Amino acid sequence: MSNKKVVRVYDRPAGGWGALKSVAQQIIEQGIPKKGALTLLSANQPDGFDCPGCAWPDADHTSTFEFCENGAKAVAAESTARRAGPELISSLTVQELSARSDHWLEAQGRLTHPMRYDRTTDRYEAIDWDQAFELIAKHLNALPSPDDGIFYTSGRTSNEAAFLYQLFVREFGTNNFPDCSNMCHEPSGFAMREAIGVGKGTVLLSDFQLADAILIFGQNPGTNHPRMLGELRAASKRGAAIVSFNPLRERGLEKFQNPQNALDMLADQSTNISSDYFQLKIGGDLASVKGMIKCVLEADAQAHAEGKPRIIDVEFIAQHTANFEQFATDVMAEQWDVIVRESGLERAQIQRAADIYMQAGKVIACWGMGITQHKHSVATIQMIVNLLLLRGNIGRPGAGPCPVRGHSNVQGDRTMGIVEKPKPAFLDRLGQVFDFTPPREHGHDTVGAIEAMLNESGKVFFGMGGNFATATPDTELTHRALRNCALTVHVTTKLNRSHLICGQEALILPCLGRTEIDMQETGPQAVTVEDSMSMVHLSSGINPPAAPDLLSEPMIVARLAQATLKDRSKTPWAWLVADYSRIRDKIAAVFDDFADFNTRVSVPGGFHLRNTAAERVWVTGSGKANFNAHAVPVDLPIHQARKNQQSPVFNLATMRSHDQYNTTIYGMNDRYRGVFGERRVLFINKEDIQELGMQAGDWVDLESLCDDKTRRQAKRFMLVEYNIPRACLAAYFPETNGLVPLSSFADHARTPTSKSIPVIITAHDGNSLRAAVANE
Ligand SMILES: Nc1nc2c(c(=O)[nH]1)N[C@H]1C(S)=C(S)[C@@H](COP(=O)(O)OP(=O)(O)OC[C@H]3O[C@@H](n4cnc5c(=O)[nH]c(N)nc54)[C@H](O)[C@@H]3O)O[C@H]1N2
Ligand SMILES: Nc1nc2c(c(=O)[nH]1)N[C@H]1C(S)=C(S)[C@@H](COP(=O)(O)OP(=O)(O)OC[C@H]3O[C@@H](n4cnc5c(=O)[nH]c(N)nc54)[C@H](O)[C@@H]3O)O[C@H]1N2
Ligand SMILES: [Mo]
Repeated sequence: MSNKKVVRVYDRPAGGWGALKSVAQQIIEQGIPKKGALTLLSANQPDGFDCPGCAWPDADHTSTFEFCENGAKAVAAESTARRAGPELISSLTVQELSARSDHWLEAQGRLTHPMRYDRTTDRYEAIDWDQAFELIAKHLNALPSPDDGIFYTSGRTSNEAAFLYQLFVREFGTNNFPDCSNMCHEPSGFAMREAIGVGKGTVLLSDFQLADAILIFGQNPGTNHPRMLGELRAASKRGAAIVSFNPLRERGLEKFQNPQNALDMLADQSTNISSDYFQLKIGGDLASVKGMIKCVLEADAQAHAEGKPRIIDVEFIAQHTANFEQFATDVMAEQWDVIVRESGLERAQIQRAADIYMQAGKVIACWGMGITQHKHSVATIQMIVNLLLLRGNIGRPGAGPCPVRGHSNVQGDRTMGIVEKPKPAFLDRLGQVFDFTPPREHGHDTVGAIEAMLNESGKVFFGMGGNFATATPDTELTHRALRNCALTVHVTTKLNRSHLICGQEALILPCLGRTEIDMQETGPQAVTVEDSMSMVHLSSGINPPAAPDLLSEPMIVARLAQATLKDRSKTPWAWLVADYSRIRDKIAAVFDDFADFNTRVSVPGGFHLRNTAAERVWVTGSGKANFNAHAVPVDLPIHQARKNQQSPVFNLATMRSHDQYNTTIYGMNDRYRGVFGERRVLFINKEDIQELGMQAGDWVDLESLCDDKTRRQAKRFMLVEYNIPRACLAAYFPETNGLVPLSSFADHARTPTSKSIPVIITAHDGNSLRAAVANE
């Protein structure tokens, strides 16, 4: 076994010179010529492309270069000089390709030709586009019902492509739209729609300049939204409180050196980010926030009794909210011992967090995957919203909820109608504009799609981007589901594992990336995207296409629609893709919020979509913002697993390393957590290691606990001592996805519970070798 030094303490700030060095390495590894490196400078510029890295908004679209290490890595990965042409792909059988790592598959570079899987030789062979579309059309038209087709979307797809895609699929006859959102911020959308009538955050970047306190729950911006550190740094410098709730100590939430700031860099200065850091236990957020609310209500009751100014915003609550009395009664009935036990924080810490909240005039609450990927995620998010409502922290400057989205256009795809449960009014309008009768029945989400493929009611899988086989839970089961299909198709830029988990027939369709010039009949085209704060803006590629045969995503949809629907469709597909502004006119015809779309989006920076909650207009059943009472959960899968087990049961959160973009692995390091050259690591508390009778560097196996008689194991992980609460573990996704049971998902939102998996740890079989660990 390896005896490399894989663990060392990282005591530098996040960002800084380390970030620059890491980008330079990526540029060299991707074989990008010097000139190509200039591409990086065009990310998030008024005339450039939208960075495919994350959904964090752009400062003001005028700064010359908004540097972001992980954005640069995402751009470099797309602009790579490497090509995975037919010679390479056909030279290996799918079985041989399957033996390669995810990192190797990605590193082969950009795909150049459509490829068709030949089962007799177990190889992919080049095919021409017409034949590819005919093959898909043949399969789709042979389905007993359109509902046997499954149409997945990953969140990089532009508004234009997503709009055409949902139109084609609905004209074909189904609402089967599983998408990456189902594994991501679905609970945020659900929880907020019920509470405040919109499923999106209400804040803008400018609100970060005004907030007195910023609460950050379950998010690791140093790695996943590095540009957010710019806002946090500025807020910290002007004295705003930044409060992190996270079981793990994350470097990016502690200290930041801004690579954009010459003084920071030359003087080697950094800024402290979090003023307070609460290391609650995994899944302990609802209890913590409810405890904070209890403190606020207690303080308010006291102030009221003493005739002092009230702590809660009585006027706001009376005028704008519903259900306050019932909610307050429920909070006051919750016992402190339960709150303390389930949060993993001491009562004094909860009081301290509440004091910060009460002292701040304006508060923003941000959250990420540490909140959404639990059984009780919807309840937790509603509790965060309750906290904000108490003091009127929604719908005024410097305050509000801010779910921080992942993929760069995941929010836009939803806005464009990539939803498995569409609203009737939207379907009515879509039907009118395109003169057809859209299907009404709800379709499959991601978990539902896997179930459908497993029981063979899903027969054609079409993936618009993404890596379905690897991103989803219960890996073995999901792979079986995909293999059950008659046809699997992936629109993609690069090779990934999903392409190797083939149905009876399989196709890979290579497309243009966002950094590339998209030339259509009337000239080069721009697309639009919507960021995490509902800003819609243009994105135009600047690089020549990676290969002459690539098609854009809108073109792929249009040609697929023509091949499949033929005369059944009255939509002028070819005319629409000849000029994307025609697609935007149709978008404007379907969605009122996009009126005058082409004009409004042509200004640098684009425009902001209306957000009713931000205007204190509550589009809910009650016509008010709703307080929602939720008990602190004491019967989650982790509690149940502990009841039935002798050995210690740990709660495992699966998350991203610094060198990955979801299932795309750029490198083997996780710099800020001090891990180098190894991804199979398990972050664990020192005392837990001792109690297991093990040592840091030991290799262990994991087994998850679920009541369904299926054994789920993930083998060979190295114990890494980390600052994390007892009985909590963390490891990387996707290596651990096989541990997440398909049946374990968030109440109401059905998001797989990737952040709370009950597991037991055993020594790695037959191998007691210890990796050499240096704590430098
Ligand atoms: N470079 C890079 N950027 C990305 C991505 C990427 O993979 N790489 N992915 C993109 C996507 S799709 C998304 S959704 C976002 C994801 O961005 P994040 O939301 O930051 O995602 P994760 O890394 O999965 O986990 C976030 C944090 O949750 C904490 N956590 C785990 N369990 C709990 C819990 O129970 N409570 C609390 N409070 N915290 C917990 C972990 O310690 C970790 O710090 O990033 C986007 N941006
Ligand atoms: N255990 C565990 N599982 C998780 C998570 C977790 O935290 N833990 N996080 C979940 C989350 S938040 C998400 S969002 C999902 C992500 O799930 P997906 O969105 O399905 O996965 P990605 O890894 O982002 O997809 C990467 C692939 O997209 C393709 N691609 C890249 N750019 C383009 C493009 O411009 N066009 C097209 N057509 N294809 C492109 C490439 O082939 C690349 O291999 O994973 C989820 N799974
Ligand atoms: Mo995501």
